[in-house]
Amino acid sequence: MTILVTGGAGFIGSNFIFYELEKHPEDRIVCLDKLTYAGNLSTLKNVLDAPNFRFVKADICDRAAVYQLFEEEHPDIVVHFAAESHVDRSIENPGVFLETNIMGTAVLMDACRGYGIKRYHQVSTDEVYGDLPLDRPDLFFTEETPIHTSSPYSSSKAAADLLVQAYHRTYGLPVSISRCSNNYGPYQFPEKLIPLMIANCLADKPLPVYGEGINVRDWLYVEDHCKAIDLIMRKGRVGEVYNIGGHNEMRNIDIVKLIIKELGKSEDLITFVKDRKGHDMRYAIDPAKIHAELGWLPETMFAEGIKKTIRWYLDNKEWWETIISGEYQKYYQEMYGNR
Ligand code: NAD
Ligand code: TDX
Repeated sequence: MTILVTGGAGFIGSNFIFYELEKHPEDRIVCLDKLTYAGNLSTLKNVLDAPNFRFVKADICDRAAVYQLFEEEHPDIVVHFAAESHVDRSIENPGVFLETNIMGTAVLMDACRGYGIKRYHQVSTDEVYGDLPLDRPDLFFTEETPIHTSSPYSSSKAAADLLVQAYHRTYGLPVSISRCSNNYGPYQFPEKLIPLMIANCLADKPLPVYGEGINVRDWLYVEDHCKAIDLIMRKGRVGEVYNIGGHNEMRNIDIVKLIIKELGKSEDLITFVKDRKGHDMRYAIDPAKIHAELGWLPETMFAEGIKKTIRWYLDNKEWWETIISGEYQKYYQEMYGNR
């Protein structure tokens, strides 16, 4: 089979490519990625020369380029990771989120309709369900929870999900959708909470915690997410949504303190800064459906996963130091300079 992976030079997409090449060496992987600030070809350096791997630099919004790739490769499965993915950036500049996350998804699905595919899988997020109150620990997001978004990012992802469902109903496109909780692990861009805190901690820089740090996220090790997507795209039911999460809720402040402890630094580095606009309070996934239908369960517990992740950032300083030395400095100054 030929599997087209969009956004494979980013955090989750690259981890997914490594997983697929290892688990299904009989399949061919084609990666389409625009290499935005969040995409790094260096991440894929160990697989670039593999005989069953091809990298193509292109924008999912570029219809001609996408159609040409489909003409050349005739993919059996399309797994769509490519997106603008950072909430804070979407608050500053929503336009590119609408363009890539909504229009790009439409272009990709049009190509799928035109060329015929066995499965189109949309990688979505739990953020499309909005947030849950802190004082109702009994509530979780199920696949039936209404879409109710907070940020331009989550709204663009929700719009894409609705479009995917429309293409299924209207054109019979064989789709599936997964909505996962917060991922962590190797190759995550250091603008996101965990890698940002690790990088700042190592440089003895202030650790900017938004608001009071009491917002709760439900963390999943990236490889567990990749395993879930692999199961859904091969065995999941067409037209269905599957939530993915490992029941691992933590407050931001507790994550930051844990990283400080692991790195042997001082809690004096913690700096409470102005809260994110529209900041979601709590995310919590009920993964009962994917467990019951596909037998998926998370395998890496947080205590082990966070240690592995910190170790990876210590062992791969060159990867993230290169990233944070360039254009990212400007972003950091704009985002945190006067916060
Ligand atoms: P990321 O920002 O690390 O990577 C995104 C990748 O998409 C980059 O390689 C980038 O170059 C590429 N890309 C962006 N715009 C493109 C375009 N127009 N054309 C082609 N390629 C383009 O993101 P991530 O954290 O790996 O997230 C991947 C997907 O998973 C996203 O769809 C995101 O919404 C979803 N998701 C992420 C999380 C999380 O915790 N990170 C959780 C649930 C769902
Ligand atoms: O400097 C920071 N300080 C801080 O307190 C940053 C970057 C974040 N935070 C807080 C905001 C959130 O409550 O930490 C929490 C996690 O923030 P992010 O890493 O930006 O993730 P989040 O906003 O939860 O969204 C993530 O999960 C769902 C991904 O970025 C999305 O792509 C995914 O869909």
